Amino acid sequence: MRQVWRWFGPDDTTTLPMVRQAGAAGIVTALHGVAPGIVWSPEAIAQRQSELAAHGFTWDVVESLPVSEAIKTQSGDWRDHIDAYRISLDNLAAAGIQVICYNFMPVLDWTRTQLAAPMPHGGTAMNFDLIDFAVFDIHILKRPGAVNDFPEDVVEAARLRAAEMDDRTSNSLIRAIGSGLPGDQIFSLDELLTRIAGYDKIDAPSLRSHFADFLGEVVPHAEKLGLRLCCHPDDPPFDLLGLPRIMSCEADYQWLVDAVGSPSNGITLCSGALGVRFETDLPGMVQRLGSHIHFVHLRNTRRSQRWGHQASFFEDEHLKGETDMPALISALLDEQARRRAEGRTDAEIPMRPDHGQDILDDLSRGGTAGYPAIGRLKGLAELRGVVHGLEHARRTQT
Ligand SMILES: [Mn+2]
Repeated sequence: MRQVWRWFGPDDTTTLPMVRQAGAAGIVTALHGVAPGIVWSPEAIAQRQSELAAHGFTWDVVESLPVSEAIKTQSGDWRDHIDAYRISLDNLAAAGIQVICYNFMPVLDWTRTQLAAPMPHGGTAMNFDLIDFAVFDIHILKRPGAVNDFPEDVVEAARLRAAEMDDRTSNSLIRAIGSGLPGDQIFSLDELLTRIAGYDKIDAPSLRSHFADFLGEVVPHAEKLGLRLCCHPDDPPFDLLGLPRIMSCEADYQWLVDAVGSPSNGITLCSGALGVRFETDLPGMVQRLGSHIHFVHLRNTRRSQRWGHQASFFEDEHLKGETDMPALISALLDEQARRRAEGRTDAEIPMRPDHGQDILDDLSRGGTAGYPAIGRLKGLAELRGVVHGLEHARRTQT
């Protein structure tokens, strides 16, 4: 696997020389300042590439070329936004960038209730607590009907917790959930309610049909350009805020690859997001859908409590948690071997350590939540160790 690293641009507190010391080979980044629906210009793409080249890096993967809310809801300027998406793909292809990650989550990009939950080792990790989330949804946001979207015992536990919650705790809860809103935008609670209301008439089947329309418009274009689009799963992989989520499990990905049959219509396999679902079988998913995987995020989670598909969980160390990481990596090495045997030019799959716990100097460095320098360096080093060990065993077995 090609070891890549997510970098958020010149303001990232993890600098490119630090990424080089971590041993990553390539960079995953985006033009974070450009709003969804706006074309990524050749000049802006070239500038980002030259920032990377100055430190000996290439731009391996775009994460993300965002799909606008207008496209997801098929409202307003959505057709113009589709045109802009295609032009951005033209410009990325012309710059030699082939792998494009995106997601199709309504309103939120990802959701946690704590950005720095203390771990027993003294570091911190991101945490999602369904009861805290219910406190936010029912008692802080006061979303109409929220009470119907949680199990009864969660509603009751949230009622008790909300009664005891001081302002400091509730403000940090709002801040943690707000961090998962797309881009740098800070939404007010009223604005969040307005955005959620934009989905009042959109259920899972209609969101899926909007997604199919999007794929029908962009995938053939991407195929002509030789690009590989890859959809990231919902994080966490279950409905939140009454919004439909349609990329949460293997069946959703089977739907995706069947929706438009094309090598350009692929998967971002994120073990952290998908691994929260108790029924997820990641090595099996690689065996069944591996040929469509264009990008891999390796991260581990541990559930503390489960209610059906929903769960409270925290981001564990890369080789701890509930995903059997060596089994998953072994399946990915098998997939790469299959591709090599087929003569595929994309046999080496880009992989990045997804998130990391804040440890050592991370605790004072600041930066994007979930993306500390040392926590990810440790994760990447551990994953690299697994890859080397498995590759050695394969060489000596044959
Ligand atoms: Mn991910």
